[in-house]
This record gives sequence, structure tokens and C-alpha cells, in this order.
Amino acid sequence: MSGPTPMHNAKVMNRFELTKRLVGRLKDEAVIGGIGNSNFDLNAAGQRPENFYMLGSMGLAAPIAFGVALAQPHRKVFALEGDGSLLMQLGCLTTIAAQAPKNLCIILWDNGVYQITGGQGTPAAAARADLVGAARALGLTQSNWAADEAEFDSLVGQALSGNGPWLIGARIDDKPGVSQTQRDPSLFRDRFMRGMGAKKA
Ligand SMILES: Cc1ncc(C[n+]2csc(CCOP(=O)(O)OP(=O)(O)O)c2C)c(N)n1
Repeated sequence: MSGPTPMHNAKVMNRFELTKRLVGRLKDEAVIGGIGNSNFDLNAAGQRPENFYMLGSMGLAAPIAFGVALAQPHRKVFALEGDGSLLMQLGCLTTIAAQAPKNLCIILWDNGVYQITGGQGTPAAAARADLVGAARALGLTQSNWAADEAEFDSLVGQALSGNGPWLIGARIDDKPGVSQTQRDPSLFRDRFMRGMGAKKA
């Protein structure tokens, strides 16, 4: 896809509502929730053994999802990441673009703030940077802002049925996540490995 990335026309939506819309149509797809609110809302949208929750480090949802996508090329893999976190690890997009896994979709939750640590503005918000445009420039040509919920659904549908890699940008409000995940990394790891069929039940 080409053409402008109309970030400023995109509706401000809600992360939990969009996460529910995504999870509601999944079967065996893997979903990697980034630190904090991204994984809190994934957790609140319903437990699935195919969910992995990143704790502690910003910017690792997309790199982890990338690894899962390479290891299991027949499974679709989604990464959910906040704008502050993606900024911390923007270079991963170049690696993903170079390898171009067909089964990977990154969903960017752009609230323009580091919400969970007190709502400080991210540098991207201050400079009005267009992270979807940046992703395209870094080689992820199938990167688009979702103008509204219907377009978000449509872009997720394309990611589920077509060849990626994809990046979907969603402008969201500054509400915190609606739940908190347990802080239990070994539980998350073991459950996810079973969910991926990489460890016996
Ligand atoms: C390397 C690193 N620096 C800082 C933190 C503290 N920290 C945790 S989450 C977070 C903000 C995340 O912002 P964003 O990804 O935009 O998500 P939001 O909180 O807005 O949902 C920060 C600064 C951290 N965990 N790791």
C-alpha cells in the first residue's frame, strides 16, 4: 500500500475496545502484549494460551513476535505495542522489514504519552512524528493508520488472511489498561510454550 498516512484524521479510539475486537476473531494466532497497558488489556480481553505478556522491558513485543513468526511460519502472530515502547526499539522494524515474515502484524497503540509512568509526552507526540510513516520508510510498506474501528477491523482482517508483514497504527486515548497481569514470568513462559505446541501439556 502507498499514499499518505493520515494520522491526524484518524479517530482517537480505546485500546481495550480495539483489543477485544482483535481477540474476538482469533483462533490459534499468537499475540505478544507489550509492557504495561498493552498486556493488561490483552489479559482483560480473555485468557488464551497463545498470549504472551512482556514484563519489564519496553519495546520487546515486536522483536518477540518476530521470533515467534520465524519459528512458526504457519501461525499468524500479532504484537501489541505502545508508542513509547516502539520508539525505544524502533530499529527492530528494519530487521523485520528485511526478513519480511508474511505472518507478522504489529499493532501500534499511539496515545502520545508514557501513560503508565505518569502520562509524560513521548518525543513522537511533541514532534508530531508519524510512526506509521516512519515504519513505511523503514521498509514495512504495509503500514497504515486505522481511521476508525471499522478500518481497524478491516486491517486486522487483511493481516489474518493476507501476506504481511503488516503494521496497524491506532490513535488511542490516555486511559490506563482495565486489568493488571499477574507478575509471573515463568507461568507466562510455560503456558505460552504449551500454547505454541513447543512444550507438552
Ligand atoms: C528501558 C525502560 N525504561 C523505562 C521503563 C519504565 N516504563 C515502563 S512502561 C513505560 C511507558 C510505556 O509507554 P508506552 O509504550 O507508550 O505505553 P503506555 O504506558 O502509554 O500505554 C515506562 C517509561 C522501562 N520499563 N524500561
